[in-house]
Amino acid sequence: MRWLVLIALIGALLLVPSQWLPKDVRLQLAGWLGTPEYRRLPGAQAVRGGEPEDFCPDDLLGWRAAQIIEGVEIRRSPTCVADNPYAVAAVVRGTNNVSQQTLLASGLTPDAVEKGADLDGDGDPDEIHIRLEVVELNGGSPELDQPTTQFAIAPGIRPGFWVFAPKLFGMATENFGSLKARAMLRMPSPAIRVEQGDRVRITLENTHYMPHTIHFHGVDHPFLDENGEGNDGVPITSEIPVMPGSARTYELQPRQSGTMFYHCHVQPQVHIMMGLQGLFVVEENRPNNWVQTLNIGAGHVRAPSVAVREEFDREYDLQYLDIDKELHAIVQRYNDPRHIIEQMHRRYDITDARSDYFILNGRSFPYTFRESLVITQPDERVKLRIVNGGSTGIALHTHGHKATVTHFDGIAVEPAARITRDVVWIASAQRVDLVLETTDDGLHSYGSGVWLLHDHQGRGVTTDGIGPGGNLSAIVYESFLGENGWPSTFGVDWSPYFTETYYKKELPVWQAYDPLGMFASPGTDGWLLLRLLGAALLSGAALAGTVVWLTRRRRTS
Ligand SMILES: [Cu+2]
Repeated sequence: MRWLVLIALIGALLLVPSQWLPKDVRLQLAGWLGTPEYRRLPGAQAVRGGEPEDFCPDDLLGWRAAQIIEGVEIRRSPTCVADNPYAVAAVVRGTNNVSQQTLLASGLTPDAVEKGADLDGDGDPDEIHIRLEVVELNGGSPELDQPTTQFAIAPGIRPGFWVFAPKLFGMATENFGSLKARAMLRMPSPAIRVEQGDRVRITLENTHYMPHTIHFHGVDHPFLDENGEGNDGVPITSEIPVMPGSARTYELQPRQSGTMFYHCHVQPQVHIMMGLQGLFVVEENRPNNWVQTLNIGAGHVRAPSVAVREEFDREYDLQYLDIDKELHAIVQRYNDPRHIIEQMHRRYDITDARSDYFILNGRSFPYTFRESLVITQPDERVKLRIVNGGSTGIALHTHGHKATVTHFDGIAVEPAARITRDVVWIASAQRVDLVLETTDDGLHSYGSGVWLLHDHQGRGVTTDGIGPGGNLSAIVYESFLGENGWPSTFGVDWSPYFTETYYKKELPVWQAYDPLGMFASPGTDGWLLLRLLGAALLSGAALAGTVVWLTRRRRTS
């Protein structure tokens, strides 16, 4: 037995890869046995990324084109994926004021956005009643091994979300055979637009399994409503939350215009991050000012207000968010609301959170390039209304442009105090209005192109640590935009970015440039693996032999 143990031990030592042995031992061995021959490293292996998704799906329904529906002038949306123009028309006129045909094509219910009397007699309705539901995206299902009502922020990335959603008729998914959420059910919660002085009623119909409220952050509203009930949306000071299956109507008549914010205020440390937040824009009062009450998915405003049209050529709503994937996985792990509530509000600790996903208007790169580009032309003035709904600040950088901050938190900056810069810091919950001037003067713009627009903090341009990702988008001049809305880029092939493998961290970073050269995967050294296996087996055998030998010796003595 002793000899067998010794042989196994020597065998194990010989098999240990020589590069792992201490330098002195290696030198001694080389002295006895000579140096081993040079052995070639294993060949590089290209990793298959799978078939990339279609960068820019066809606009089969003609939603991108400029059109007039119900007398509402809807602007052309040049990006690949555009909003449903019937929904735009319905929320401008009011879902109670449009034809059955338009309403059907919009997907909205007749009471989703009701518009009433013209109180100041200036040609537009001033009584506005908006109804919002709460919808879970990418939630768990007891019957499926994947999330349902799916909304991907990037290829294969589907964190669980909750959103305030416009009232829709029909199914939550595209059709019976699909798990994908229909186009109108998406992140972020819609941007809400009203006019200064409007009598606004917003009903939260809680279609979710947890209590929620709406708090109007920065929007002029009374603490108590006409009935003397809490109207601030804050459970600890204002009202009992809206319980599952019930509803509450908030009343407001904002006296000041500006870019504001709305969000749930129940357990806000997590509910806001789950997606229950959106932009709230109060437009300046003007005659015949029919505003686009909801901008579903934020982004391009296709029916801008009169005041915006007076000063600007285009307008974009941009909502930034950074989230911790651990929080957003909770709703996918359990099917019992009690477990979700316990995990989210008692086990999950926001003070241990780190952000993994960085999102602009509900998407991360490369999907941002389908629908969240800022499109422009030379010599234009573009209004950007930006909110940072995330937990950390963003350092928003405009390549090729220096933009001017005109408003902070909805308040105009005095013209003499306005600053023009290429990095704008936006704190949590802060709103910044920017004017992007595209005059090629070397200051405001360096000329036409595809200029990146992103958070300049390194993590902001990653998706779970993989770059390019995150909130990368771009300012694109129309001369650099293809017929289908896809920008003409001059860099690397984007196919890897449109595969799930890229964001699963399986594709070598630069493989696309050089498929079989030094940037490919190093592959596996089979010979080294074999030696390691042998060393492990023989040391196991030596150990077992030693135990047997010692046990026998004790018994005999
Ligand atoms: Cu909530």
